[in-house]
Amino acid sequence: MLITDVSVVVTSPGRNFVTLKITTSDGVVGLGDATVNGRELAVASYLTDHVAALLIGREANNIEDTWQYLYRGAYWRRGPITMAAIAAVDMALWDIKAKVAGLPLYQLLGGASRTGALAYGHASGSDIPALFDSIRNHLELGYKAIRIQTGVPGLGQVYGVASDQKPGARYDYEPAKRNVVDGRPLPVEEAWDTRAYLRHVPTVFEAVRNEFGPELPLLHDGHHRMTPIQAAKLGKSLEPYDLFWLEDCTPGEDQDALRLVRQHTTTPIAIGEVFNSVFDYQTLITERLIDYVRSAVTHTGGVTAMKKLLDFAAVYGIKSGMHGPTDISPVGMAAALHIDMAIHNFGIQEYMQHSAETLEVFRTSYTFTGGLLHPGENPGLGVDLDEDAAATFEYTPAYLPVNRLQDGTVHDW
Ligand code: CS2
Ligand code: MG
Repeated sequence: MLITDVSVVVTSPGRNFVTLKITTSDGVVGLGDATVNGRELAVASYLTDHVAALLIGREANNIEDTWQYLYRGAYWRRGPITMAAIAAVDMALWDIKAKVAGLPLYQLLGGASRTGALAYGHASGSDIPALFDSIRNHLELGYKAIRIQTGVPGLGQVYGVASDQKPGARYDYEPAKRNVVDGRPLPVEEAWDTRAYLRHVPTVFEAVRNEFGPELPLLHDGHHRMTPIQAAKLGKSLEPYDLFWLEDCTPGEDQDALRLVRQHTTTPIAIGEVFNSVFDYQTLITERLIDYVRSAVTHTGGVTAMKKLLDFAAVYGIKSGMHGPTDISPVGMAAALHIDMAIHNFGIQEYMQHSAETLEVFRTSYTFTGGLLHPGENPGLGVDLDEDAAATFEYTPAYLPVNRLQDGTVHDW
């Protein structure tokens, strides 16, 4: 079964997505997610200009060989653009293999290890009463684990805090923003103050535990904004509130930073949504400096690479907590869910829920019931792309915000 056609679909149903479509000589179609938020066209070009021609005529069944060919063969290894492109090819080939087998992908990865994947949702509020409303909404939606983020007194808009708190609203509030200045798309700029944030966060967790009790698993995302000693201090001050995890407390490229955090706190640590290779985790895993691997299948080289990364983590007792914001397309989300079902060291799955527009373009078979996600039983990944619907949503440049301190210094993400 040879690869006969490769095409890239860029669409923007509410936000931008890049999807790879591979067709075989048997007429089987596989889909892969190649979305890198704010840098979408770079991956689209990488696939169209440098990968598509290499795939034509290759054996679609040889997934490992194709992965190594694109990774080792390219000379320029790793990086978010290359690894998202490889991920899309890898996902599409697994989709094809599972469709040909007539099985949902998780069956090819070893079958079900659980009835569903525990999901966490994103509650947020500009202040504590608004956060409580948002937590209640999420509990009504069925979530059994919740990430909490709030505004910080003295700061304006804080990333990760939704402005729309209406019950039942989809919390699609971490998109890259469409902001045009003098005809040019530019990132929005937000003010940041880490000391104000560090003073505020423990008071939020205290209020939430008092209101909602000790059992609800609570998570928090620091978006890489603390120094190691600040992160250590936050982890320590949050210990009484028994977090499920503290995510991305320090900048992602500094693995040694987490050694210092680990020395000072027993709050569980998660990191990795900006990583793109197992090598980004080498120190973190072998020295047991983290508790959860946060990578997305889309940004880590696909199902093949993610499965190996999680097997490596399993040796050290480290669990999965795969990235699942709305900039991971439904195709990437489905790939995560099949792995979640099959691996033994599953921890939790992030689930933000895509907008109705997105789900009009991507027809999914995964379900969310009783707090658990399930990929469904359709052969393959279980996602179909409606190309006619996709064509009605034109690509629009959009960027994540840039943070500046009060004196104007650009701050870490
Ligand atoms: C966030 C993401 O889901 C998360 O944990 O950190 O929404 C992240 O901000 C986006 O994926 C950036 O593209
Ligand atoms: Mg995050």
